[in-house]
Amino acid sequence: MKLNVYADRISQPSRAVVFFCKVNGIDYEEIKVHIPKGQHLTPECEAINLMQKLPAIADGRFKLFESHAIHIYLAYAFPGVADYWQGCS
Ligand SMILES: N[C@@H](CCC(=O)N[C@@H](CS)C(=O)NCC(=O)O)C(=O)O
Repeated sequence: MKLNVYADRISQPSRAVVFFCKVNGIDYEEIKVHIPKGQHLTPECEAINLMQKLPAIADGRFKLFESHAIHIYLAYAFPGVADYWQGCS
């Protein structure tokens, strides 16, 4: 199952997670959520992140928010990511 990244490119931490995936060749799907339209406040987004903030990810049934935590998770969970990213917090 593909990694889902919930993000709005106006959000710096969202961009950081999207770029991390791109730079490291992670197969992901970006779910574009428009903050100014309040799309991050919908039940679908709340189901991913109770705090209703972006970015957030869903990797199968596993859900995570907070961009630094996401970076660390991706660095360990995806084998193609170089080891040096594991200290990127
Ligand atoms: N420390 C969090 C910051 C999350 C955050 O505050 N995201 C903002 C966008 S940059 C957001 O979702 N704002 C919507 C709101 O507060 O309603 C992270 O690094 O992920």
